[in-house]
Amino acid sequence: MAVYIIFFGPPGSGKGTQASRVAADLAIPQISTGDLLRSHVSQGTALGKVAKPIMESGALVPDDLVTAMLRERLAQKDASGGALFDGYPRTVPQAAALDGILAERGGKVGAVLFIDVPDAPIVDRLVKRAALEGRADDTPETIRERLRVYREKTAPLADRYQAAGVLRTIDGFRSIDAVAADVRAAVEAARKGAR
Ligand code: B4P
Repeated sequence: MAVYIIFFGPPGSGKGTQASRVAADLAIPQISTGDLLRSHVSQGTALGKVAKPIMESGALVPDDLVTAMLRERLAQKDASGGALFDGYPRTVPQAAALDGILAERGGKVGAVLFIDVPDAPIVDRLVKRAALEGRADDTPETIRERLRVYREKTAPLADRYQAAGVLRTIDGFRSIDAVAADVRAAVEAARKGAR
């Protein structure tokens, strides 16, 4: 059976970093809505033109646009055995939409890996990434706004997944390798559960 795993946590917690490592090991695609949106922005598509100023402000792109983009990505052949969701869902309506999309495919969320990191190291990490990658939304003001939006709109999803019995909390304030070991163990447990 296909396995669907959500990487969940504040901006800069290591969702993308960890999901890309596991995706490489398991041949399950990493679907990062942030990367998909940045690709629309760089290609100058209609969606990219709407998303650009929103992302640069630290706000969330409207649910219907992000969900349509995710649905299209999930329909691609490489996702037939499952997917690692990195940065989606980020709101209650997105979580409800994802449940519906997965149900249409005969699947459900197998695990939600909550990568837990306090605010101070997050700001440090993202300021460092700004120096390396020059992402337009890694300025100190935008990072603060993204953390605020995370607390208001995204953090409440933890309760939903806790109630569903799929939330796994991982201490993300450790080395990338130490976090990755716990992530791999949780992903393996979810894959066994899906068999
Ligand atoms: P994202 O691209 O998802 O950006 P992010 O939250 O910063 O996470 P990312 O995965 O990039 O960072 P990571 O923690 O791996 O979203 C960007 C924007 O797109 C959003 O603000 C929003 O506007 C829009 N968007 C995306 N999805 C959306 C949705 N579903 N709905 C609406 N809008 C949406 O890594 C951060 C840094 O930390 C890296 O430099 C990494 O090297 C470092 N790092 C990671 N782990 C570490 C560790 N253990 N120790 C030290 N450093 C570490």
